[in-house]
Amino acid sequence: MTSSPTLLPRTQRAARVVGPAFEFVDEIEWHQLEKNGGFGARSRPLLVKGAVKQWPAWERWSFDQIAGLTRPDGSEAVARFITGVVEQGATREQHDLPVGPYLRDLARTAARPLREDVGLLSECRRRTLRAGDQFHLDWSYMKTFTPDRLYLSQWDILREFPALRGDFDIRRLWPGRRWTWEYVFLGPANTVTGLHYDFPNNWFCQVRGTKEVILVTPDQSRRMCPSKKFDWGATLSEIDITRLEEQPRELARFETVRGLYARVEAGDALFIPKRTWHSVVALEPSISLAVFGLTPTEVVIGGGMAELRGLLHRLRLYRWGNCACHKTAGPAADKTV
Ligand SMILES: O=C(O)CCC(=O)C(=O)O
Repeated sequence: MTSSPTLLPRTQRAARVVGPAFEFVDEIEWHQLEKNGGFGARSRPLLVKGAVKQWPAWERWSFDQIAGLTRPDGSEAVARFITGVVEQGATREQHDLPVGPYLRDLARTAARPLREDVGLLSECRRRTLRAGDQFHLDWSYMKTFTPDRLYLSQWDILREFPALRGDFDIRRLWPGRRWTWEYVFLGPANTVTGLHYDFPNNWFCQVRGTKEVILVTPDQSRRMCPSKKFDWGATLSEIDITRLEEQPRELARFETVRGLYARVEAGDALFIPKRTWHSVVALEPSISLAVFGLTPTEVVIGGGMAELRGLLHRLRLYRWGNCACHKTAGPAADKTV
């Protein structure tokens, strides 16, 4: 199932796109956060280095171990895969496939070391910058591969295998009374999740691999070209980071925002506050767990609205025919990881 990323010749890469100016997200080491008394109320993103390394998942969650999961009746785990840029463009057909062979394949490619010259902000360049510096990302990187990976995005793994819940000690990172739900993202290098925001707060926990996350604060929403495409709990953007050069109008808006950038490495957790726009590019085969949470008040306000919209959508009364959950066009069955 695996193929190496499709590299396009430099001549075919886009004319230089400058894009918005970025700064690094605030960052703290896990032990420092604990020393400071832990995580408190916050409305800006925060990267906590090493948080996931304190949890059993750090030892137990590998591609091979998840590949070996079987259901109580002994049958293999099957999940819904997607292709293309997650959240953007025409929604493609989604495929129910066995998880095991896909993950064993990822385990093989995950063993390769990550090159220091790849990414929207390569590691070589990142080392020359400091907290508070402003910089631009290298959008031509998005032209070095086709974001057409087969991606196991938003698998409700803890509902299917509740025993795994104990592997994440999220309460240690995120104290307080809260209803949480989780999705796992399992995929190869070069998956792209398009710009969107979610209505709840999210701890994005990286267990394996490295991902780049770009973020834009909610006060800049008007410049983020919100889309009418429906996705439960999320608002999508018309700005497609994989083809900015083809979107002069959206690019002009995007270039007026001030973005935040996080390189999320295995063992890190990134706090993505509610309504914060974000987009995620995988540099390596990755295992990520997004933990969404709502306090009792947020359940009543945000949760109620999201459920109502979802119900109206399923009844075909709200944004039917333009959504991330039902296929609208495009073949996908022949795609590889
Ligand atoms: O890892 C990804 O591809 C997407 C994660 C994401 O968008 C989220 O956690 O909200």
